[in-house]
Amino acid sequence: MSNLLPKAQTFVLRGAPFHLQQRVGLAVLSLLLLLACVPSAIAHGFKVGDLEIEHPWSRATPPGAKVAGGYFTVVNKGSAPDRLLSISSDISDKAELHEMGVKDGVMTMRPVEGGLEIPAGGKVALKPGAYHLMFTGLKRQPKQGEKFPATLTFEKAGSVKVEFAVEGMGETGSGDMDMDHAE
Ligand SMILES: [Cu+2]
Repeated sequence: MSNLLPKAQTFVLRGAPFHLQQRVGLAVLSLLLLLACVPSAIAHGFKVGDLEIEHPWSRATPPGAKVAGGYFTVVNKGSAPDRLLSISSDISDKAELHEMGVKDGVMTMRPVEGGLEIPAGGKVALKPGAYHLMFTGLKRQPKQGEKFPATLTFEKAGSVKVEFAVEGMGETGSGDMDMDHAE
């Protein structure tokens, strides 16, 4: 009798993982199918040389606004640093690279001199409250749900056309602190 119990237990244990595996397998499969369809809609990326530009996005602006922010992450897969030198877009007269910081307890924003270094094998995130692009002299208001084209120019990798996905006015990207570009 004493060795029947372990056998029965073994049987049950064998049966359970099988069902579990099937269910996990189905869950993974449906997740993969979901991921295969969705990313083009919510996340998008661009490549130039050793650089990958992930999910450029901007924010809808209120009527009459003269500036809009621009955000993305640059990943440098290469073995040499590169530098983001300039940005241009039809949506505005100019696009600047800004950096934020706190000076004497006051949040300040200033242009980044000499471009933004993307370290070898590293990445730099442009996001609200940190490094960011500013499209100044808007020719029209970016609208939520649309994409507008822009060109990023890097010192080594060269120029690449990207599209900024326009998100809602309240979007902060990470729930981080935010700041209006009132100029
Ligand atoms: Cu700014």
